[in-house]
Amino acid sequence: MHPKQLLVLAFSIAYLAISATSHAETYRLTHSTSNATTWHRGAERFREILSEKTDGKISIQVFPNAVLIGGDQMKQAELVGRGVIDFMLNSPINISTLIPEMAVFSLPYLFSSYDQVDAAIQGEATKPLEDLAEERGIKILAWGENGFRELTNSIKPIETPDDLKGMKIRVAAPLHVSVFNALGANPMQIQWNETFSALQQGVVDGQENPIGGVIVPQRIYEVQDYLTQWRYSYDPIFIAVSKQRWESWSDQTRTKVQEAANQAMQYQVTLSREKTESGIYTLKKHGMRITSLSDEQLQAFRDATKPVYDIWGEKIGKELIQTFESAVRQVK
Ligand code: X2X
Repeated sequence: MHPKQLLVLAFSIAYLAISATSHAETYRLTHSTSNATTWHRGAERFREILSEKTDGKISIQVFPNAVLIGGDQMKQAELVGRGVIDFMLNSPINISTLIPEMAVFSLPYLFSSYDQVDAAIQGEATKPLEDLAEERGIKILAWGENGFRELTNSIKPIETPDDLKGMKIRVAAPLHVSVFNALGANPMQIQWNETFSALQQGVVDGQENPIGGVIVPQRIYEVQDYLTQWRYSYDPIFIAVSKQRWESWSDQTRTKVQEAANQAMQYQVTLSREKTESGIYTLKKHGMRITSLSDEQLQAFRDATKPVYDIWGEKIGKELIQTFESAVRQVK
């Protein structure tokens, strides 16, 4: 045997011996934002809690920017469903091409307060979606928060739907395309990890994302001058595991994974709301002009985006929309 081959063999044996004694299991978690976001902090917290609970026997590697799949944010769910990737922290909007019902959250002006969000998302309304995900091999463990998606652009303050006419807006998913078409804008679906340079180079004029979750940590203020707080759509996130992986574990391990996910997402929701509040000041400090809208002004956007309910009603399912609307109505 060549000395080099011998060396490789010796290392392999040593590696096997170490893995056999420590029984450490390493799993990969994918998400589509940078390592500065509240998403990433939530994923890191999950990793820490699970490591503590299992005395280091379960180790999670967090991969940001959807790097495991070349930045394709819509592909992550499919790969988790097939068991190729173990965990994901994801927004349902990124799953809406695989499971159209997941677009329900993003319906314009479905939610107008955190209380309404919490009533629907931490309650029973999400159960049918969890069942649909499970049919696709995805076990949703706990819900966190991306946040209310606010509009930014580099051209002018947006106060009315008319102001958006012809403006090129980057969007994440097909439902958002319908929203911006309804507003007379020119929507373009672009991967999130390509959006900063698309804004910088003027390929698009604007984008929409939550302040605390994404706009501040990903420094969108460097390439955008105006932000309108129109709270047109709320976006949760969730931690999920491939069903295949979940079923391979003992009840004891499942309990630990479930508890770690619950605690991590609880922490992440609190962080998201804090970051959104302080984020407004950060944006102003960096020279962004913030436009807040009166109830009348908001109503104009609400009216203009109503057709989206007709376009998406069939795909999402009327019953599911009603389930969400009645959960929201519990809270005023
Ligand atoms: O792509 C987006 O806009 C983001 C980061 O919010 C999602 O992944 C849905």
